Amino acid sequence: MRKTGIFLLMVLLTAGIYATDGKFETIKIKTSSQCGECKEIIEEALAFEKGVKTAELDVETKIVTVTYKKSKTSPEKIRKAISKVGYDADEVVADPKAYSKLDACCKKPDDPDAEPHK
Ligand SMILES: [Cu+2]
Repeated sequence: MRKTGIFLLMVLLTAGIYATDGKFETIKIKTSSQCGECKEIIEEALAFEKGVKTAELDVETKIVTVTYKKSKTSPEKIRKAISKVGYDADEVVADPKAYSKLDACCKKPDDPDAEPHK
C-alpha cells in the first residue's frame, strides 16, 4: 500500500515537470558583447524583461542563453531588449543611442571609437 502511494506521488511529480516544460522555451542569441561589463548589462536588462526566467551570457562565445515563458514574451521581444541596451542580437542591430553611451571597451572592435581591453 505504501509503495503504491510513493509510485503515485512520483507520477504526479513527473507530470508536473512536463506541464511546466511546455510553457518555457530556451533560445540562444548571438550578441556583440565584449567583456564582463557587457555581460552584466545584458543579463540585467533581461532580468527585468517580462517573461524572461533566466539569462546567461557567455563572454567567450558572446552567446546569451535565455529561458522564457512562451505566453509572456517572444524571441523578437528579447532581441529588442538586448538592442535597447546597446548590443546587436542576432539580426537585430544595436540601438544607436544606447550603443553610443557604452564604454569604449564595450564597443564593437571594428568601431573607431572602440578601445582595446586593459
Ligand atoms: Cu563591455
